[in-house]
This record gives sequence, structure tokens and C-alpha cells, in this order.
Amino acid sequence: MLKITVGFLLGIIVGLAFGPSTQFLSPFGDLFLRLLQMIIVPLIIFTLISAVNSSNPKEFGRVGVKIFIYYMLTTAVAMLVGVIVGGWFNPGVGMELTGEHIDVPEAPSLIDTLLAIVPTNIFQSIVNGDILSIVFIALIAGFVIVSMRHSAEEKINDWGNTLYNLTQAGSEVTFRILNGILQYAPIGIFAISASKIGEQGLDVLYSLVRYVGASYIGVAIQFIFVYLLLLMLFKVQIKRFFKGVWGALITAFATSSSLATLPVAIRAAEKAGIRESVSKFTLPLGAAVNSDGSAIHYGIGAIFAANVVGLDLTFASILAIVLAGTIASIGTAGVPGAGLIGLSIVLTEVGLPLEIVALTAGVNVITDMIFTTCNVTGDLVGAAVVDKSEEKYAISSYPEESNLA
Ligand code: DAS
Repeated sequence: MLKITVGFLLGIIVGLAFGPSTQFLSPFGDLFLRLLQMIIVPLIIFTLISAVNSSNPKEFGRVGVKIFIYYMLTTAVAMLVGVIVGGWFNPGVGMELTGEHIDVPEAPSLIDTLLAIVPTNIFQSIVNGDILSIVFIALIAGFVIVSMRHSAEEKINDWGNTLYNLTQAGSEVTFRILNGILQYAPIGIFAISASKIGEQGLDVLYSLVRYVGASYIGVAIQFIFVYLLLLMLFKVQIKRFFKGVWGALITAFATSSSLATLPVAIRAAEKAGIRESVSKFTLPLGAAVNSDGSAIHYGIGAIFAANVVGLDLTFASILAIVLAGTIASIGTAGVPGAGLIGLSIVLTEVGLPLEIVALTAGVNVITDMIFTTCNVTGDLVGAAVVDKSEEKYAISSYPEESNLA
């Protein structure tokens, strides 16, 4: 944890000091990202199958319902936070439209988004990295293996246990590889932050200072008034929680990819004392569908757009923004820059000018970092509070503080 923080801070200092000449470091950062991406698909498959197998169906259903409610509520609140902070900072007032052309991907309907979860070709989903479909496949496989392990027929029972043992072994292999990758994390994070800051510089901040300020303050509000409050309400040990997840938050901030951070987040949840049966189920799901930071982005972006064209938003249009943003955030991929696509979908849905996407693209590297950190924090807080709410049902007690470094 300390090494990652040092790597990150050093990276910023080196980036600021040496500017664009830090670009030669970027392959070292890319290497870290590629290593993380390399294990995401097996990690999701093995962890979800073992999560389904390590909790009973009743517990699983309860956790599923709770996390679903948590995702929906916190994302809707995040959208509101975005709109309120946007109105407060009023970015875009007095700005001109650039007239740049932007290609907007067609917004898929809710039905299409839901249907797309079911793959027509399992292997294609895996090859394309369709996370929601992979989560779906892994959950189904997990349930089937559970039912086989409980079968009265000896042969089926044996097969079920063999498959379960295989996934456990696969999970062990994946986590051992992950441990190796994490040894490289401090260097990877150093290289990413140095080359990113070096390339971007901080000058660009001044041009859109209100917009960037609103983004960081919006996330701070979500942290204090939503996450911290929820953690306190559910009596989660706050210090232990943040000590455990710190490395994941830095990784999210540096990489701007909640998907690439998923392996680190799963490890971090262990350190924070969240039971695996909850974290291994909810974190992959959260990485696929829960994006509070992106929701804040859409709220602020919509206000920005309304300000640029001098439009007064009515209550009904704010409601439409919150709704469109909540749905778009579910479909936001956990990769750098995904929020720009989501924002263009939201602006089109509510009839606001799309040029804002191009206007803010210049600072997106800087805002994406904080929005992604918020996305990952939202997933981890969700896992922690649901785990805490399940404590009374748990047979085994809270795990002892892990000694993982
Ligand atoms: N970078 C995305 C993520 O990984 C978030 C975004 O672009 O809005 O979570």
C-alpha cells in the first residue's frame, strides 16, 4: 500500500518536473494495465463460480437484492449530486459552442441492454470481454455446479465436486498470478502517473477550472455524504476499511479504469475484512454495472451543456437527466474515457448540445481519474455495507485482519 502511494506521488512529481519527456515511461504503465486486463476474464469466472458455491441460495438471493437496491439508490443520488454541484459551480456560463461534430453512438434501449446480457455465443462474449455477459455465464455455471454437488445421483455429485475443485484450483492459479502482478504495481502506477501528468500538464486545468473543480467537489460530496454516512450507519470500521481499500483507490485514480482495478479491488476487499462470499459476487457485478462517478460526470456535464446554451432547466428536465444518466451509467464500460460516450448518450436523450463532450474532452484525463475512483469506491462500499448487514446470518465470524501486504 505504501509502495503504491509512493509510486503514485513520485510519478506526479516526475510528470510535473519533466513534462512530455516522461513519455518513454508510458510502456511500463501499459505493461501494468495489460497484466491486469489479462487476468480479468478468468478472475471474474472463477471468483463468481466460487462465490456462488460458498454461500447458500438464500444468502445469495438476499445479497443480490440488497446490492441491487444499493446500486440503484447510490447511482441516482450521484446523478443528483452531479446536477446540484453543476448548478452550484455553473461551468460553461459565458462559453461559446465550438461547432465541432461529434458522432454519437445510438443509445440502446433498456430492453436491448438487458437482452444483450444473454450471450448468443459464450466464446464470443469472452473474446470481446463483454463483462455483463461473462458475469451472467459465470453465475449460471456456478448455480448449476451447486445443484450438481447437491444431487442425489452419485455420478452427478462427483462431477459437480470435480468441477468445483477445478474452479477452486483455477481461482488459486489466477490469484497467484495476481499476487505476482501486484508486486509490479508500484512501478506500473509510477509510470502511468508520470507519463499521464507529463503529457497532460496542469495548464489545461485553468481553461476549465470550474468544470474540473465541480467534478472533484462532486465526488468529495458523494464520499462524505453517501459513502462515509453509509459506512457509519452500518457500523463498518472506517479506518480498517480505508486502510484496506487504499491501494485499489490509488490504482483506480492512476489507471482511470475500474475494470483494470477489479483484481486489485478484490484483493483490497479481503484486506478490508469483507467476506469473500460477498465481495467476490458483488465486486465483479459492481465493476460491470455500478458507476456512481460516471453518474456525477453526466449530471455536471448536462448542467454545463444547459449553461452553454443558456437554458433554464425545469424540474421535469432535471428528472429526465437523472433518469437518462442513471441508465447510461449502468452501461458505462470500466475503461478510460468511457464516460465521454455515456455523456454524449445522456445529452442526446435530453436534447442538450453535444459539443460539450468535445469541450470537456481536453480535461477528461484529469476528471476521469476521480470519476473512476468514485466508481470503484462505490463498489467497495456496497460490498462492505452488504457484508455488514449479512453479519447476523453469517455462521463464521468476521475474518481476522488479513496480513496481506
Ligand atoms: N473510466 C471509467 C471507469 O473505468 C469511468 C468513466 O469514464 O466514466 O470507470
